[in-house]
Parts: sequence; C-alpha cells; structure tokens
Amino acid sequence: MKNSVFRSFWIATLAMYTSCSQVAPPVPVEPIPSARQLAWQQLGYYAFIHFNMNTFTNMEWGTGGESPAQFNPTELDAGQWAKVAKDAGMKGIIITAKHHDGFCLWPTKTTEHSVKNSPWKNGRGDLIKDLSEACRANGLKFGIYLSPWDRNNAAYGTPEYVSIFQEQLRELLTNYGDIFEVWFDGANGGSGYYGGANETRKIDNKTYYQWDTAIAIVRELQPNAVIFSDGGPDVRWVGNEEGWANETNWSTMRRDEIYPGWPRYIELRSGHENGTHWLPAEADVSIRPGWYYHAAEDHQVKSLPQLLDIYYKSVGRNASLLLNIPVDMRGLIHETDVRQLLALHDQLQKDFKIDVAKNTRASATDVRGNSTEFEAANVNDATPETYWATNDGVTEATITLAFAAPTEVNRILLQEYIPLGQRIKAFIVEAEVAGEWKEIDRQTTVGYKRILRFASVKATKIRVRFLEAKGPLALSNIELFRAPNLLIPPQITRNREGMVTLSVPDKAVIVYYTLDGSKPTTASVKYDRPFLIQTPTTVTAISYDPLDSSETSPIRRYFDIAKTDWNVVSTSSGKKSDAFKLIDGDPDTFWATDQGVTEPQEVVIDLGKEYLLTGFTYWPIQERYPFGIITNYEFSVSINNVSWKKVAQGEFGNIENHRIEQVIHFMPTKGRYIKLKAIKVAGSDFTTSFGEIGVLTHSE
Ligand code: FUL
Repeated sequence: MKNSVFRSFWIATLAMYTSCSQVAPPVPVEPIPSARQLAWQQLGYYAFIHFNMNTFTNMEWGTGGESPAQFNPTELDAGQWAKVAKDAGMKGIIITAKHHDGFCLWPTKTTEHSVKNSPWKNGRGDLIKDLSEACRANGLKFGIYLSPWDRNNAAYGTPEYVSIFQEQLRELLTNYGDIFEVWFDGANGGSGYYGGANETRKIDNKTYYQWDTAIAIVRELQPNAVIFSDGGPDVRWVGNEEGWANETNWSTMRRDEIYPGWPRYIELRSGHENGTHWLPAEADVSIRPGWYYHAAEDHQVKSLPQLLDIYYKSVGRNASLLLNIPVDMRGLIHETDVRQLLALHDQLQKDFKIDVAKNTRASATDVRGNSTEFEAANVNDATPETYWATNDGVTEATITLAFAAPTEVNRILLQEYIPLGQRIKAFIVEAEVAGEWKEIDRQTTVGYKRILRFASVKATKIRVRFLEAKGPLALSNIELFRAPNLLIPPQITRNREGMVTLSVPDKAVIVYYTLDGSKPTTASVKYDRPFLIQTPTTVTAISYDPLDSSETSPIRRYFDIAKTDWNVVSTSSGKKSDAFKLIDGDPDTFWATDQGVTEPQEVVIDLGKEYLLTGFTYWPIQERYPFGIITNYEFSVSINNVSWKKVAQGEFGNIENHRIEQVIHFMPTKGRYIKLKAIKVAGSDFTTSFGEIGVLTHSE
C-alpha cells in the first residue's frame, strides 16, 4: 500500500498532481465548492437574531408605518448575545439589520427610519457596530440580514429604491469589519406603508432588485462572505422554517432554475443529484414559534429533545443550522432561551465526547475484494485534511473499523472529502455483534457531514458498505460514539378516555411512577404501557438511566375525573361537531366559535353524571397566531341544564402573554352540567377560542 495522501483542505482542488511517493488524488466530481463555501461549511451551527422594530410592536411582519420612537430597548447588551452564542457552541451571529418594515439598526444615511431617530442611546446608538464588536471580542463570525422588501420606504417599487437598497448594503459591508454571510430574504412585494401611501406595490421578483449588482457589491466589499437566498448563489434555503433537511441531501443544485420565491422550493430540502452548482443547504428555525420575541411564547421555547432532533436533522443531514434567538424588549436573550441553548450544547458535548473510532483498525476493500491504494486509516486519524479514496472508476467499496474489544456505539458520523465534490449515493452501516453481522442503517447521501443515530450495539467491528456513488469514493472522516442515554423527565399526558402515557425520547431510559403522591424509586411500578386513570389522582414519575443508575427529579401531574362520558351539549355559535376538541385532553388542539360574533360566547358541557365540583380549568389556544383568548369569564353549574348557578367570575390575569392552563377554584357545588362564558376576549369582537376545558372535583 502506498503512502497516504495529505492535502490541505484549501488547495486540494488546485493541486491535481502530487509527489511520486503519494497517490494521485481522485479527479474532482463537479460541481465543487468555492473556497468561501468550504470555509462556511465548517461553521456548522450559528445563531440568527431577530431583533428590530417588531420586538417592540409584538409583530412578525411590521407594516412600515411604525415610528422610530417605538424602538426603545432598556437594557440592550450585545455582549450578552455574543457570550450566550459562544457558550452555546455557536460559531457566529446573523442579525436582522433591516427587516421587511424597513427600520435600520444602524444610523444609515439612506433613510430617517433608523436607530438615529429612536430614544435608544438618545439616537446615538449603532447596534450593528455594537454587535460586530461583541462578536469579534468573542471569536464569533458576524453576518447580516438585509430585507430587500421595505414596507417603509416611499420609493419602494421604483429604481430609486433599488439604489437605496444597494447603498444600505454598501454601508453594512464597509463599516463593520468582516462579514461571513449576507442573508437575503425571499419575502417580497405586497402591501405596505410606503411613506404614507398605504398601498400594495407589486414588483418582479426576478428582475426588480438587480441581483447581479447586489452580488457584485458583496463580492467587491466582502469577497469571503457567502450569500444566502432561496437559490444562493453560495448557500441555499433548506425549503422549510423548521430546521430540517431531507435524509437525501445533495449540496448541488441546478441553480439557474431557482429564483426568489421559487414555487418548487420543496426540492431545496434534498438538492439535485445532477446539480450544476455547489449550493449547500442552511436550515433556519427559531427556538420559539415566532422569529421575533413575544412574551406569549415564553412557555413555548423548544425542549431539549426538540432541539437535539433539529441538530441531528440539519447538521446530521449535510446542512448547516441557523438557530434563531428572538431577543426580548429589554434587549437581552431571555433566561429560558439561554437555559435551553446551553442544555443543547451540554448534551451535544456529551453525545460527541469520545470518538471510539480512533481506537479502531481501519481497512478497506473495493467491490472486487482488493484493498484500495489509499490508506483506510485516513478516515479515523482525526485529521479532516486527509482522506481515503477508491481507485479510479471504483464506486463500490467497504470500509471496516475493528475494535480491540467489543465496544458500545450508537452514533456514526461520516464526512466526504468535499473539496473533490459530493459522490456517495447509497450506503449501509453494519455491526459485527457476537460474531454476526447485522444491519444498522441503510442510507443515501453523506456530503460534508452525515450523522446517524441508532440503538446502542456492542460491536467488535463496524463496517460501511458503499453501494453507489457518482465517482470514486473520497471519505475524510468516520467517527463513532456511544452517546449517553438522553435522561429527561417523562412527559405525562392523558387522553379523553383517561389513558395516561408517560413518554421519554430515549427507549433505553426507564420510567417509574407512583399514584399516591410519593416519590418514585426503582422499586416503584415500572412504566411499560398506558394505564387508566378515571378518578382524581396525582401521577408522580422519574426517568432512570440503567447505564449509570442516575435519575431525574420527580415530575408530578394531577388529573381529575376522566372525560370519557363528557359531551358538548351546546355552543352559542361555531361548528358543534368539532367541539370535542375542547375536551379531548390535548390543549394543542382547539375549538373556536364563529368569527365576527358580537355577543359574549359560551359552551355547555354535560359531564355524564353529577359531581361535587370545586373548580374549573381553561387552556387558552396554543397556536402560533392565537385569537379569541378569554380574558374575563363567568362559570356556572347546573344539575339539569335548565337552572344554573353562577359559581365563579373574574379575570385570567396576563393570559395573553402567558398562555398556560388557568385553574379557578370555587365553593363546592353539585352539578352535572358546566357552562363557561366569555365575558371579554382578546380581540375586537367576541370570537372565542378554547384549547381545553376541565373541572376539579371533590375527592373523598
Ligand atoms: C422569512 C421572513 O419573512 C421572516 O419574517 C423571517 O425573517 C424568516 C427568517 O424569513 O422569510
């Protein structure tokens, strides 16, 4: 076997010839990445920050008619943002320098609609400067989002605005040091304030913004910056705002087919195998439902399992992850978001702590059983610049990693040597367990990085069989890990019939529970299937990791009577056949009355039999764009659905901002029917929505 090939990541594609002691590198499979794309590719995970006028108007898309006076953060600290991003393991920050409403976070010369006319720092602030400096001080890259659509600018729709847009781009790319990414949004045209015109202005997505000129400006002023848009030219949108790529994900696309607002955007999720340009995907998603901060979403910050899933389905599927953090009205990243970002980082550190592939002996054979000229050991030498390749014309091969002793693994990380292009089309991962080979996974593309999660196996060998590729294989890296079991408290839910489910994301974790309020131990009941709870009961549960005998603190949930025999008997308006959604045990589903109703709305529920009632509960709607939340209520009880007794009335304090379950107690009252009436709702009429209604009963 000849010596291994060592190629600098940067010059690999240029250096086609090598010294006589080395093997000639495989011919690139076009298209291949540019130097700026290669540098960007290695960042992997970085932050988006949506913070601008919308933060103060509680909007997602401002109209453009806002006043700079409304932009007034009280404790703004760009240093906190940068520190959080760094502590979270992120490599950079991209900020909404200007969103669709046109407000500029820097004192631009192009418009009066900017921080210079705001109360923040008495108009002397420059947030782009502050953040660029904070990023530099923390070793983070800095990027800008500049919305082409500008709902404030009077000239929008004319060539004059395009010059203004270009000038804004010049300012941002000239005055704030190195920019690693310029983010152009696809949203365009439509209604706006436009300097007071308040009208709809249509533009041609493909031609109006003169993209060639905008790109030339970026190239001239920041030659190392990548440009993001639906179709690049350097980085593409992943085709959803949920933070995932398809399992099959090519970094190549037929780029000339794409333009802003491309209707076939679904194809962005998997790229084009026969793509003409290198155009890797970036997956953007917010840690909350909205891109901007809304106090009403404080309880909807994504959980650790959700964030982990996003990471594995973006970074683990050959995309980069752009995770959005909505900075709040103070000008700080909210405490809950900080906690979750650090929790994700902590878990990722644990998942990828020890690469056990380093301790294996690597060997490779091609489809004919011959060993390959390139050293297989280049894949587990922890050096991304070295790679293993098959000989010319060979696209099928197997690489085997042999442990000295049986070793547990549940993650494999694969990387193609992308300076030479993306090649792999199909592969199988197998493990040798107790002398027998078993299939672990069967997948398609690899690209810059592919991570597979699987149930832990105690293997003597792991092998990857590459079945199909666009050219000879070129693999720079294989890593193997035994990620710890994901130990988080179980989620406790109950359906309408009273079946209780205790769910944990990791099957290797065991759940123990009690029904008498006591703290569960490993001697308590072990959860193995849903169980029935029809009468008032507190479920207390822990998650337990058999691997190291660690456990979570107990989590409790109280359930009153089950809703099996409940029925919605009447509603003041709305589609009654759907009304079961307000008693289905799931606050994430909702039911609403007719839109535009002008009278207070109510629902009447038959509980099936008489109870001694002591309270009721109301979950407001959990939708991203909530409506019809009850702020003032009246609650009545009846034995016969004829004569009613009002048992409670009042206000659900701060419910719009804090959309959690409301629990109201009242004097014990006998009844079989309950009525919840909305005396006041959030909104301009009486349209009323219900996430879930429940009762509290007196338990003997
Ligand atoms: C979208 C925009 O319209 C949203 O407001 C947000 O900025 C998101 C990242 O991109 O297209």
